[in-house]
Amino acid sequence: MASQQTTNGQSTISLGQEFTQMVIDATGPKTNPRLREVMSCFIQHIHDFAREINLTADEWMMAVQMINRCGQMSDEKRNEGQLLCDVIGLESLVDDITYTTAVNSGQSVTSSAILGPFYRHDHPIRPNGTTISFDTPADAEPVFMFGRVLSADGKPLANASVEAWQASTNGLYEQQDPNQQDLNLRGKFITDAEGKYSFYCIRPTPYPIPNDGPSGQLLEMLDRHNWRPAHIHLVVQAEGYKPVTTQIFDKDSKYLDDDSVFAVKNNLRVEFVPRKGDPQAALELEYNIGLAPLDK
Ligand code: MBD
Ligand code: FE
Repeated sequence: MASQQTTNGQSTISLGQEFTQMVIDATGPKTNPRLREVMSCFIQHIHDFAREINLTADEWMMAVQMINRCGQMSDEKRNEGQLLCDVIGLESLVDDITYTTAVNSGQSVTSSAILGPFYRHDHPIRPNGTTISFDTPADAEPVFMFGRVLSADGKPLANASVEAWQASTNGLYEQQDPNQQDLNLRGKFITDAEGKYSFYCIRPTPYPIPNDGPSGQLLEMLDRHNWRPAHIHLVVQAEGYKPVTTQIFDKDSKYLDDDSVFAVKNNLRVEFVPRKGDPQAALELEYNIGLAPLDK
């Protein structure tokens, strides 16, 4: 067959659908079936994308260099590739596709939100009622956060783990900031027999995502800001239930409607309210977390 001629708007290019099919068909028979499916679709879309927008060699090389720089600046404390996905909404989309939970009538399951690049796998277990804020800055507002982990039908879940992490008031997570102690503003709490957890933290403040790499550069080129609304990250797990990765957002924060990483959901907005008679915190937040049962 003669090579198929395709028009991309202005001129005629020779590498059309026939070429794309040839690239897809180069996949060998021993490939994992899911990988074959994923890569076939990816090749199809990225070829169609290049044809549709007339991608030039210079533009393509800019993108390659951007990806390379993401890798070069990433390490165990920095995940620039993930951040780049975040600013184009990809982590939020993948989260939605992966964790869409059927919320049955009368059942309540906490919505997910993206993990983000600042999770750590080694959160220390701390006793309930203790603080995650060491070196608390003078401008921070301490908060007592408490609640229960519940099954979707309202049964308290004992021995569930609640991991929480947040940025300090200078807008930095502990691993970004040499002036914060290791594991500051992070902790893992285990629910008691009544499903209760509690800890002291600080009221979160809006936070600029790092702008010293390709993600920040892209935001600037797209005439966008790099701020996130005030949030606390949570990962909650209990045996026999689907774990939930989420974020809660201060309902009075700036940037709720224009989060630079598109993670806000209305049902994840919370209100910090005055707390009486506690010298450790003038604010409190009661937050219950609902977990869906595992698929049978
Ligand atoms: C963050 O703090 C964050 O939570 C996400 C999702 C992306 C970048 C920085
Ligand atoms: Fe965050």
